[in-house]
Amino acid sequence: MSSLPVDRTETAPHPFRGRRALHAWVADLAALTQPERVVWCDGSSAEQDRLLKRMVADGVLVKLNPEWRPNSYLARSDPDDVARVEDRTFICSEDEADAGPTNHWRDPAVMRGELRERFDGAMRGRTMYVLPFSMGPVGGAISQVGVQVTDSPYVVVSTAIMTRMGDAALGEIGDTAEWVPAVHSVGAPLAGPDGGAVPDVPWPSNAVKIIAHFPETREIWSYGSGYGGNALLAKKCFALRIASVMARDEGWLAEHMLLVRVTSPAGRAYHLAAAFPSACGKTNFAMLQPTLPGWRVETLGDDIAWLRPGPDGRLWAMNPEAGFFGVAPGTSEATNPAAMATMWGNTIFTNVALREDGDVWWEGMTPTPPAHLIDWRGEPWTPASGRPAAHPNARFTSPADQCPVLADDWDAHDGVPLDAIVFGGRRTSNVPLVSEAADWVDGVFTGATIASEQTAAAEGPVGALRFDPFAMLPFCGYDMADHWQHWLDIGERLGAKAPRIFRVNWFRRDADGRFLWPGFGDNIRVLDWIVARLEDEADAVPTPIGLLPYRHDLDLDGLGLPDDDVRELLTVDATGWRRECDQIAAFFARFGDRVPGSLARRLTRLRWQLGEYA
Ligand code: GTP
Ligand code: SPV
Ligand code: MN
Repeated sequence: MSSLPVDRTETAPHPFRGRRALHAWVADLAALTQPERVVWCDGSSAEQDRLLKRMVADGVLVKLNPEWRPNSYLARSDPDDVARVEDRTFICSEDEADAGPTNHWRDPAVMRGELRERFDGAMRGRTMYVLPFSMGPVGGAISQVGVQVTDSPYVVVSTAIMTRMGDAALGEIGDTAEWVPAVHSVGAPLAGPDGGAVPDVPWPSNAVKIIAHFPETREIWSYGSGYGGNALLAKKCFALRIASVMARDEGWLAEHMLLVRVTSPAGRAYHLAAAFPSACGKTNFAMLQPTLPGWRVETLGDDIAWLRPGPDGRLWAMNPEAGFFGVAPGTSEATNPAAMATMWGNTIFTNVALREDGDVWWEGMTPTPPAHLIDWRGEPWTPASGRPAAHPNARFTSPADQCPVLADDWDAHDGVPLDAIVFGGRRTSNVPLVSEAADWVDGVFTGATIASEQTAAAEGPVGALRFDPFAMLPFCGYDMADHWQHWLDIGERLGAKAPRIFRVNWFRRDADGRFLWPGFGDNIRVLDWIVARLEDEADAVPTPIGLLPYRHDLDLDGLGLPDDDVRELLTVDATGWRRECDQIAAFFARFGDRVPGSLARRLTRLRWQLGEYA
């Protein structure tokens, strides 16, 4: 059974250990992909400068006006390569059942055969870069090392921002240390099999895309895309899909969560990790600028957190990344001033619009759009054009240490002890503004049943409601139901020292589609209640779906929210929830008997209680 811990010393010797294996692997890949040259990246700023200059000269990047945006660049992707491709993302476990019903599975032997064919000569005429990187501080107790090979210089300069990349990470490998191999090609060789030249384009990619993961051997192979999570393999492929499998086997958790420290006016500090699906507000929450006086939120991470039970019996959390790959549209001085400050310079923008003065723009950045822009496809644009100037999944890539509200200890080797875990999603109806889970099992049930409207972060129907358990639907490297059991097991281990679990929803709308909750900096009012609960200073209303705030315990001063809206935000609609339970039951049914019994029983109990609920 897959959820049993694997003693990795017992299994066949891991082939991806130490420097000698690394050199052999690189040599094999070079023989297979036939690049013109192989370059080992040291991660220095001189190397980064050299690459950026060459990419500008080659027309791969546009240099932005340094007066506004020093050392910053714009990349325009191929219009068919703009987001993660979930349909083309595969978990290639030996046993199909281990991938679970929500992942696309491929037989590992068949996939290896297909990859061999695709990668054969795939880098002809290009440079193969070798990128050693550390997830987490180099040498940190819970850090991991990986090595990505790529033929995309855009991936090199992005990985240099997003991870601790270069010589220090390479030094960690030494004679014996394990490293995760990650192979990437955009799948656009500059020479045909007959040797004939093929002209290059600014954003090479292939119509065929394959993002493959081999959980047993901890390998990643990605072909055909140069964008985001498809190509920056340290991020979703390693730090979530492969790391979630390592975490299952070793007793920790790799999660799609932001990480913050919240300090109350009384000076008491709490650490929160929060899981929200893609483009549902993690970066905004991570850099929240409180509108209530005396509160402080410091950023530790905005997308991924690794959680481990510590020697003190508490759950400790660490952000394995070193940069932000944040959604640009909707980000402004009003919604996220810290993010705006973070991208002051040293930033790579992808698929945003270009202003006439050489700076960037996207929908929502300013209330009034500029009169003339070059849109994300490189075409002239005016407000009358009738199409967005920036792609909805346009992103900025900035170093974390440029964030003005970054916590001083964000790269502490041991991470921080967690006080609370928050689950959220984009829900127009049903899910109240905030509630607390009655206990750990209820909390796991809450995480397992997150549903959210799909966003532009992945290709597919934007707005469609889908279950996204733990915000990990596209990122769990094994059966999602086993992931729930793993959470239950961790909770048993933590016992009374487990963090408390909450659910929030900033996205309730009225019949006219207007948001009922102001959101952004005003979300501190919800954190205020969460902290009051942690301090045992607020009572809560028990309901079938969790503990809800009393209205008088929520600080809504100065918001001018109509009473009806507040009531709507804080009531449980039993009819709506009975319907939701039917959907949860159908979703659970997909996992068959792998659904933990305690979660199935919670659903039964919830339905019964909703039947009784007025
Ligand atoms: P990934 O990087 O894709 O994992 O996503 P993320 O969760 O970090 O996404 P991000 O924070 O960039 O989400 C951005 C979107 O959420 C934008 O459309 C924001 O306008 C919206 N958003 C964030 N916070 C709030 C809020 O409090 N209220 C409302 N209504 N929208 C919000
Ligand atoms: C997400 O989609 O959750 C992201 C962006 O954080 S990407 O790295 O492209 O997956
Ligand atoms: Mn994400």
